[in-house]
Amino acid sequence: MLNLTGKNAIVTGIANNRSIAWGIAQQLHKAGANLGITYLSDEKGKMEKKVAELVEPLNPTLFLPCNVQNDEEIKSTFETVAEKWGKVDILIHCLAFANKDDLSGDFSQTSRSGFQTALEVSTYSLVQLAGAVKPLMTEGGSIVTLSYLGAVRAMPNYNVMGVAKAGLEASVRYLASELGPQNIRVNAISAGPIRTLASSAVGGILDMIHHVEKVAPLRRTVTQLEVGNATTFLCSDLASGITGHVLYVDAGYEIMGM
Ligand code: 0WE
Repeated sequence: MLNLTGKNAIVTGIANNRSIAWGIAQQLHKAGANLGITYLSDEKGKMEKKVAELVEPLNPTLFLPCNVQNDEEIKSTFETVAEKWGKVDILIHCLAFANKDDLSGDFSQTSRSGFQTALEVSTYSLVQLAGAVKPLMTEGGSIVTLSYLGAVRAMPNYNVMGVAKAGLEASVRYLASELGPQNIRVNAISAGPIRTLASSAVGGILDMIHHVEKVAPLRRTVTQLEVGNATTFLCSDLASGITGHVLYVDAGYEIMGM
């Protein structure tokens, strides 16, 4: 049944009301899940305040900082989760970052440190969070991460993020293989382009969206809530036989030859 009542779900990656993670959190809440929201901590606590106000209507029972570049913070956040919830059923990973310079121009000019940053924040973070949540998923569970077509095709300007997403999709398979015996399923959703804080910072994103609107079978882009619905399905018993999969939620764009 698509009913997540009694399920504890951690949602990472909400930055504002355009975040895909925000669409996911809303649909998980609608399905009855108990939410724990994590946010990217900054010194001034500006993000904390903004995200707290946004998510308040979803009544999260946990609201914790989770900067994946800070091992101490991850440790203490998951200690709190263990203490307050005991078990976790669902982990939503919606985190990615590359330096802006590395999202245009020649891919061959990507610096070592830029490559490291993109892979650390966008790829390793899934492995890291899966490792942290594994001992807490005592009744099985579902992990969902977000990918993009740039993982499997050379998309203009996506560059080092394409490599990071390819690594992410491979990590989904290795995690699914490791965690399957514990009845933890691990899947990715490959979403079509959506205007968010991350994508709006990218030159040419509007042209890409217009192209999808012309070419995709559904002649439109997808919404955050549609990604949220597919995520909710993957987290539910309706998807009990699905793991290690990359599910395209892209209005059909991926099948097209132009
Ligand atoms: O995965 C993404 C977003 C990735 C992303 C975007 C930014 C912009 C601002 C990661 N890091 C940063 N860092 C910044 O400073 N998408 C699928 C959206 C996206 O990003 C693109 C795209 C699309 C689509 C980048 C280049 C080309 C297309």
